[in-house]
Amino acid sequence: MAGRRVTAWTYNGGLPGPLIRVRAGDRLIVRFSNALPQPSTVHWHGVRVPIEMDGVPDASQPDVPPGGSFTYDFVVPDAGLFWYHPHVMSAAQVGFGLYGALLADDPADPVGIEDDVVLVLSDIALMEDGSLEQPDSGGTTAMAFGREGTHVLVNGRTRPTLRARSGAPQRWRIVNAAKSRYFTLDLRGATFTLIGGDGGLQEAPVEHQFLLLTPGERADAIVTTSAAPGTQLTLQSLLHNRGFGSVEFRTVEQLLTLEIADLPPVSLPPPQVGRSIAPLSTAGATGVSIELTLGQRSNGTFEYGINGVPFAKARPILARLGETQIWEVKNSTKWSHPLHLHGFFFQVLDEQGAPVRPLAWKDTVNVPLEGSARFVVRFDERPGAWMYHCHILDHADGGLMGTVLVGPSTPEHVHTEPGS
Ligand SMILES: [Cu+2]
Repeated sequence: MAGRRVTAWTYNGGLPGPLIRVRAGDRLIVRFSNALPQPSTVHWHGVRVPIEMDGVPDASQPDVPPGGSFTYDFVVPDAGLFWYHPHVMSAAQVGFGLYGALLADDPADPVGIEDDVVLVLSDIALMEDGSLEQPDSGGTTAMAFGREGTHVLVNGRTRPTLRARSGAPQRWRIVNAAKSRYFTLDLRGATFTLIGGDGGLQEAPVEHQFLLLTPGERADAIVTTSAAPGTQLTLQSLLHNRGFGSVEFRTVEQLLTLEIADLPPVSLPPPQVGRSIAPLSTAGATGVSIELTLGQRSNGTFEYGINGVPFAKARPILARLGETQIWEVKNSTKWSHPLHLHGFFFQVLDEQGAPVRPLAWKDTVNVPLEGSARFVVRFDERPGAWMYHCHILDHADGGLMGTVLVGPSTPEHVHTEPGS
């Protein structure tokens, strides 16, 4: 592929799109004009926007036709790494290159590491001649797996070089913007001190040898290497079993080269960063049970669904404004699904129903193949029709998507389960 010119779909001509950097509390105004041959929108993944700014056709706004425009105008309430991408034909449009990071700095940031990098992980699917692979290649069988790109990218590049100084902590804010691929980060010679994730800093740091990032998830990690000056380390992504095909037909990917500067090592201990987070009370919470399913139509094609019902035919989950819900998500399929909820952060619960420590705000959680996940969420504000879906975008487009209708408390607003 070297030397081939590839036509991608981009925001402002860059892949990824521009890093939008704000301070938490800032008002952000983005004028979006659509020069694509298809309708599109911009969804602000993880940002607690009003429903009108969420970028979902019908639920939020009409889609923006070719030649059309739309102004996004909202306050970014929380500090953290977020990202933006279309919510129309998402597998195709994200896969073609439409994604970018939105970093909201905390004006009172306690981390204090100036060597601060944003890493946008993704991939792109190219044919031998350098053209973009058709997003429906391989039919619904490929959809059932979730099509991955042929080339892994870090900030739009193949195996870029990042420089660090031996002994000096470096802050990595990472987003997995790939349409299907899971990344299991491994930097032999260094560990990851995870200090936060989807919704900003977590309760306490945790040391990890590997970092798993499913599509849509973010990590805020401190990386300190003691490698000798002048040497190099390789950040790689290990195999992860997210279902049939993901181990058999995949290889370890080399993501970037970490070049250790030819400077005397320093000895700076990583800062002990924490954040006080209150566990969401589950007293009086409503239970919601959903099952992620894969079905086959009479013509043999595959279709994902929630409780056996694909998105196009599904009824919403209902929530009263201020209601707390505990979601039990079962996965009866042979592939894992990173489930993303729009508009609200949740806390993941363990098997006993207690919030996983250290406490952290999440908007995307992995539901392992033939496994389950549980979380507690409070729909405390911002009524609207909010999406939840698998962030393997082929799966979402293939039916693995639903809506939570958050509305004011009325007698007829009775809680129901989704389904037909
Ligand atoms: Cu999925």
